[in-house]
Amino acid sequence: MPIARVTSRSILAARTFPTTRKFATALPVSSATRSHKVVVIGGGSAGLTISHQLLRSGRFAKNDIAVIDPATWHHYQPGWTLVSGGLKTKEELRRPLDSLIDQKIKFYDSSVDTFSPQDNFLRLDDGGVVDYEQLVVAPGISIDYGSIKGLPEALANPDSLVSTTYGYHTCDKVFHSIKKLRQGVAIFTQPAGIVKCGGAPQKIMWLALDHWKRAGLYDPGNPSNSTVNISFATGISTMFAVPKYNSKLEELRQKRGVEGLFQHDLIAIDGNRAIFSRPDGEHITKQFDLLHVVPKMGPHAFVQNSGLADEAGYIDIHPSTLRHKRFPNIWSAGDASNLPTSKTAAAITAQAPVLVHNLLQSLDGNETNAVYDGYTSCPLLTEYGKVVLAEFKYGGEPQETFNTWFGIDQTVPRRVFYHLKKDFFPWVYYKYMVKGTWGGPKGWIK
Ligand code: UQ1
Repeated sequence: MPIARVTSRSILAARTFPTTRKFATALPVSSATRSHKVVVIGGGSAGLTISHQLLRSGRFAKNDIAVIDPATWHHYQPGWTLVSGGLKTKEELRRPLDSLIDQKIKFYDSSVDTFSPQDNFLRLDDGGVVDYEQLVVAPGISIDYGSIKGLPEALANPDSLVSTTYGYHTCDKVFHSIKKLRQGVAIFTQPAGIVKCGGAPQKIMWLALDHWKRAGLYDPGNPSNSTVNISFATGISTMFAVPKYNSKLEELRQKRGVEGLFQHDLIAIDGNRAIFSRPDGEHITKQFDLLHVVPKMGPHAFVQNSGLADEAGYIDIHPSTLRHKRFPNIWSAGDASNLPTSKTAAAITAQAPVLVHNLLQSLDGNETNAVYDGYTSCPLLTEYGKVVLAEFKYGGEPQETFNTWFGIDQTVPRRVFYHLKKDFFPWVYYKYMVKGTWGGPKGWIK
């Protein structure tokens, strides 16, 4: 789940900028070309993990590797659901981005403006030109708040109980809203289409349900007579894309009296009314007192216009080697890539070593023989103190670490998984993963 955002600038600039390398090096001194062996776009989970794993290979000297990202802060986004449940503060989950980048790596605090993949250089928004031998594109995904009419206004209104866990500014409004609701209808949405961390929309709901239950406002055994009513309105037709975990989550939904509004895609908010679109184009309006929204998401414009994207706008790489389908010196991982798996930080733990191995192999002219199997994971909070640890690979096939080692069925909500999610993962992330020494289910990397 990449964490940084690299903004794109004018596409017009791309058209007017010279595309030959000769031309680029002849630019004025203020825009002098800087050359690196590997340039990594993005200082999020993928960008930091990959650049530090590359550095730790011992193959690179100072400034051989560069990271480009305009962000000031790096956020541990998997923790935002915990903030939304009142379990952590958003401030404790962030670090200044520059403090996470090794001194031997050159950090460009800029946005990428344009790509020139035929000529191996990038143009930055400050006019600078950066040359590379190998390029890693990992700037994450963009959240389109404007995709739902009325959402930006509703989020900005401190009196509304409309919030989203998918942003630093709003992830704490979620818990304030949950606490403020004393009665009425609570709706939790999930859009049709790609989102990062597909489980987050319902994690928030399960925590909220538990909160209202403990406050005496919700009785799962008698939902229709409860002070609070809860609906999960999702653009897709199930609770979760992987059948094994879907069965469990659907069972929980029914057992806990949550109304399932499937194939309901939120398109607008008008006061206390939420308007949903159905697959047949019909619009359905629901009144709400609390609304947790998950906006639609999509590739950053500069990724879409990079000349490296597939039709959907994501970087077009081979699903097993992570190498670009047309440019052999370009690689991608994380949310910006078109890997057909769920976009999570856990997925990065498996993608990064494969990308790094294959990139180093290709530098030596060797075969790119490491294979990514699509591993991803979603620790699903199902109540305070319990987590279902969904882990799966391509094809939605479960690949459960603790089932393999200890025979523990990970569809059962467990306290030990809750502590992994709440305490262990945030700790291992900043202490080891972004430094290039954590391999997820494979443990520590030497
Ligand atoms: C993981 O390594 C990780 O990052 C630190 C997560 O947090 C974002 C995870 O959610 C998961 C599942 C992993 C994978 C590690 C193990 C031990 C299953």
